[in-house]
Amino acid sequence: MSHQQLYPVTQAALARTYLTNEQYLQMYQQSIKEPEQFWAEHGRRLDWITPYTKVKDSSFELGNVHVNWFSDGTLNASYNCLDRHLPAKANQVAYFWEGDEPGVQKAVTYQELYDEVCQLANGMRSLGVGKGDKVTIYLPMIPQAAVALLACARIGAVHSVVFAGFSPDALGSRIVDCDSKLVITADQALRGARTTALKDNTDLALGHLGAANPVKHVIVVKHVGQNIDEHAGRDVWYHDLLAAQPKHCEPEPMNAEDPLFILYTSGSTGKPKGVLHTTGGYMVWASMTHQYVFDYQDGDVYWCAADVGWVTGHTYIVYGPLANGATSVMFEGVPTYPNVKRIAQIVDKYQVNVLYTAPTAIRALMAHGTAAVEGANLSSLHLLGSVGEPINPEAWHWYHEQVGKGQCPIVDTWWQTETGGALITPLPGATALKPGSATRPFFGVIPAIVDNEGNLLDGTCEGNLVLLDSWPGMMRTVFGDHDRFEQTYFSTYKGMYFTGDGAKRDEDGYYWLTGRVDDVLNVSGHRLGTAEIESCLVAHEAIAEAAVVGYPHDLKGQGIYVFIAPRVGVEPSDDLTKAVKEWVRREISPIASPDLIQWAPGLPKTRSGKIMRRILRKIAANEHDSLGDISTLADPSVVEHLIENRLNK
Ligand code: 6R9
Repeated sequence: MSHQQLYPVTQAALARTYLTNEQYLQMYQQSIKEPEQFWAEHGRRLDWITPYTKVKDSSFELGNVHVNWFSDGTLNASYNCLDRHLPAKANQVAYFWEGDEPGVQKAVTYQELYDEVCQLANGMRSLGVGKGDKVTIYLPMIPQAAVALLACARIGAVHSVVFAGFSPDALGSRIVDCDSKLVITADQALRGARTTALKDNTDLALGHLGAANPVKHVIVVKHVGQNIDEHAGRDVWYHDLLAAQPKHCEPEPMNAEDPLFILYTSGSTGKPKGVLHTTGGYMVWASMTHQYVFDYQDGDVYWCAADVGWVTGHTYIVYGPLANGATSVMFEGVPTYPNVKRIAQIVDKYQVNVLYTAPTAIRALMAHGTAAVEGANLSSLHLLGSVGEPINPEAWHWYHEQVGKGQCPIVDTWWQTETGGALITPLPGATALKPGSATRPFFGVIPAIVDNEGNLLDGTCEGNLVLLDSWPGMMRTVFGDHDRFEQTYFSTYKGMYFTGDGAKRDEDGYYWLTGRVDDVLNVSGHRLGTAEIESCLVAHEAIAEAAVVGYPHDLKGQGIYVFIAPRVGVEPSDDLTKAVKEWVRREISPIASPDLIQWAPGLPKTRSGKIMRRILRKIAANEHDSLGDISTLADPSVVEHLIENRLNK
C-alpha cells in the first residue's frame, strides 16, 4: 500500500475550505482528549429551546450500553431546518426538484417548504397524530418526502421511512414492528421506465395485516394522477388535508434524546432492525458533517443523488443540508434514464457544485465508456463524493477524471445507518487522497482494528473495524429491543462497537474498508441480510433448504448467488428458477432478487448441521481451487457436485 498514488489537497480546495490539515489535526485531538468541551462548543451550531448543560453520558459496556448526548437540552429539528433560515433565506431555493422525465421540474424555496411542512404538520395533528406517535412514510423522491419527514419532526412524531422499492409485505412488517398510526404514501412512484403502485401496495400491506393493523389513516399524495382505491374514513388526499390548514404550526419542544426517526436496516440475522436515532446528537452530527465533509458554503448547489428511503437520504438530502440552509438538487429518477447522460445533464442544468453518489452508479455509467459525460460541460463541479460501499480504484479514477476533469477532490465517506452520518472521510481542504481509502476519522470518532479475538492491533494492520467511544450521531437502540442492540453491536468485542466491516490501516493511519465480514450483502450499495433472503426462499413451496452468499459482480459490487436444495419430488427447471426469482422480488424487493440460482441435491454441512458458507462463497466466486479445510464436512461429495455445476465460471 505504500505505493498508493497520493492526491494532495488542491489549491482550489484549500482556497475555499473551512479546515486545513493543521486545523483538522488540532480539532481532532481536542475532540478526542476533551470531548465534553469540544461538543459543548459544537452543539451550539443548532438553535436550542432550552440550552443543554450536560454533554456526554455513554457506556459501551455489555449489559449497561447507553448513549446520551445533550440530554437536558430541548430543541426541534424542523425549526432548525426551516424557521431559523427564514429571515435571511425565505426566497432561497431549498430544493431544485428534477422529475423522472426530463423537463419535469419544480423549485421549492425555504418559505414554500416551511409553509407546506406547517400545513402537513397541522393536518397530521388534526388526524390525532402527536408527539411519540409513529408514522410510516412510503413515498417516491418528490418534495413531499422531505415535507413529510419535517412535518413529523415538527410535531414530535417519529418517522419510519420505507423505501418505495419495497414490497407490500416488507412494508407491512415495518408498520407493525413500530406500531404506526399513520402512513404517508403516493398514488404511484416513477423510477426510470418503471412505475410502482405505492397506494395499491399500501392497501395490500394493510389488508394482509388484518387485525394486527395499527394504521388509522393513510395520507395519499396525488403524484402520477392514477386512480386509487379509496378506503372511506381511512384514506385522505394530501392536497385535501392541507387545503384547510394554516401555514403556521408551533414546533413541539423535544428533548435532545427524544426519538427523531426509526429506519429499518438488514443485519446478519433475522428480521430487519429498527435503528433508532434521537434528535439533538443526530442533528449536530448531520449538520456538522455536511458542512465540513462537503465544505458547504452559502450559494453552493449540492446534490446528493441517494434515495430518501436510505439513511444517506435522511442525513444528506434532508436534515444535514437543511440545517445548514443549503440549496440541494432532489432527483426522482435513476442515473441511466432516459440514457446514461442524465447525471451530467442535471449537473449542467443546475450548475451543481457538489455531487455525492454511490460506486454502483459510477460503475453503471463507466460501463458505457465515456458516453455518460460526452457533450457535457461539468465545470461547475468542485467536489465529488462517494458512499455505500468501497469504491474500486478503477471507478475512483474514472469518476475523478471523467466527471471531475481531474480538478475535484473525492470524499469517500464511510458510515452506516447506525452511525447517523459520515465517520471516516476525507475533508476536501485537509486530506490528501488515496483512491479506495476512506482516509481518516471525523471529529470525536475513535476507530480501531481488532483481530478475531478482540485484541487491538497497532500500526499497519488488517482486521475488524470497531469504534471505541460514542459520538453524538450514533444510534441509541434497536427500536423495541435494547437487548438486540447490545448483542448485535457490543457482544462480539467487549466494550467496543463492532461495525461488521473489515478494514486495513496503512502507515499514514489511513483506513481502507474491505467489505462486510458478517452475513450482510452489499448489492448496489443496498444492505441485505443473507438470513432474510434465505427465510424468504425456504417459505417457497419448492424449496427445502437455501443458502445465500455474495460474489463479486462488475456493476453491483456484489451479486446474489443462491444454492437451493429442492423439496422431495420437486424437479428443478428454468421455469422454476424464474418463479423463485419472481418470488423473492415480490416478497422482499427487486433489489433482493437472486442473480444466480444453483439447484443441488444437498448443501455442504458440518457434522453439527451448520451450512459451511465459507465453501459456498468460494464456489460462488469461482475460487474452488482454494476451498481450505473441508474435513469437517458431513458429506464431502456434496461439494464436488456443487463445483461441477457452478454457475459463475
Ligand atoms: C451510509 C450507508 C453501511 C455499510 C457499511 C459498509 C458499507 C458504506 C462505505 C462502505 C466502504 C464506504 N459502506 N459506505 N464501505 N466505503 N465509503 O451506506 O449505510 O446502508 O447502513 O450501509 O455500507 O459495509 O457497513 P448502510
